[in-house]
Amino acid sequence: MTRGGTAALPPEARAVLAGDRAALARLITRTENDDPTVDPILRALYPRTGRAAVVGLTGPLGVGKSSVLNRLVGHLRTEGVRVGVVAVDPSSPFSGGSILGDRIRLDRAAGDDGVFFRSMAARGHAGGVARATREVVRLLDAFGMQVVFVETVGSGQSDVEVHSVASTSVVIVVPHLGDEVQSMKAGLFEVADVFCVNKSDLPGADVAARYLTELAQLGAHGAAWVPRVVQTSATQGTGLPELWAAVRAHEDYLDAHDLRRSDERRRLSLEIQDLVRERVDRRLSEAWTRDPELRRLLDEVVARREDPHSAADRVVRRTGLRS
Ligand SMILES: Nc1nc2c(ncn2[C@@H]2O[C@H](COP(=O)(O)OP(=O)(O)O)[C@@H](O)[C@H]2O)c(=O)[nH]1
Ligand SMILES: [Mg+2]
Repeated sequence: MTRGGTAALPPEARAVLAGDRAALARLITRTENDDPTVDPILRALYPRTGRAAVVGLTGPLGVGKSSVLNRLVGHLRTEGVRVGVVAVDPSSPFSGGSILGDRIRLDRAAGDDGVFFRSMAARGHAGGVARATREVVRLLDAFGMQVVFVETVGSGQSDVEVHSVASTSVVIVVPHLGDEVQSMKAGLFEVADVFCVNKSDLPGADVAARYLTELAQLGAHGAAWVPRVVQTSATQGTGLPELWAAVRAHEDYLDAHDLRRSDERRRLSLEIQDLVRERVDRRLSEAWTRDPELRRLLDEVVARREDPHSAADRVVRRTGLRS
């Protein structure tokens, strides 16, 4: 096979690379459903990924993440940028369903071939939302989207850590910052490359932006990148070019300081460790339920003829978890 050729790829992978939206949608669904038959396709596509800028939008529920995103996508489309969006919906505690409003607004761009939106339910993934999200981002990347946005609630309601997928993380807040800061995890502030004070049509936005600017300077500890602070109003459509400029500035900073590769290396290292943990876990629970020798070993521990630590060492050796 010639390098870069597609003849040897699974047909579904070829379809995605050829820009087949229906094929992309089906693959995303299979990925979301933890369909194991999708694995070889994702593996085949991996070398074709890594080109898109992945931008995370995070912040508490209701600050306007979806609204900002919708505007931002509109802005990028006027510049001809091909955009993918993965919205990780927080599930309603009552129905378990996704929040309807997001879908309606995000569906507005449905007629545009340069945009692909996907809402993901935040619950019900055996392999975890973070893993499914990563793979869906890769599918959009392979499909040729130049920018992929990931919207996620960053207050412990979602297990997607936005900085584990994104090259630039935007943290969105609203003018009544006092409460937000209280309810936000401190970690959210640490991951911010850009702060966006949305709802700047409401009173208090300037104060909030000033406060965040000070916080960002303090937190930067003289680092080369000081998180930018921008104000937007998604309802009035203001500040979106400035928000995008701040994201671009961070992306440029990554390139200028040769950080893109090292950041990605760190993310991939964590991803591989997660995947290994998952495999070890699966192998262990399979062995635990199937292997009669392990039940006998447990009997020995119960009878005090063996201690739990020695038993664990034996299990590790027996199950081949250590070579
Ligand atoms: N006043 C005002 N309201 C906004 C703005 N952006 C979003 N909203 C409203 O805030 C609510 C939550 O918006 P949404 O985008 O769903 O927030 P998300 O949960 O963070 O995705 C909706 O009622 C929006 O209409 C804004 O810039 N100004
Ligand atoms: Mg939303």
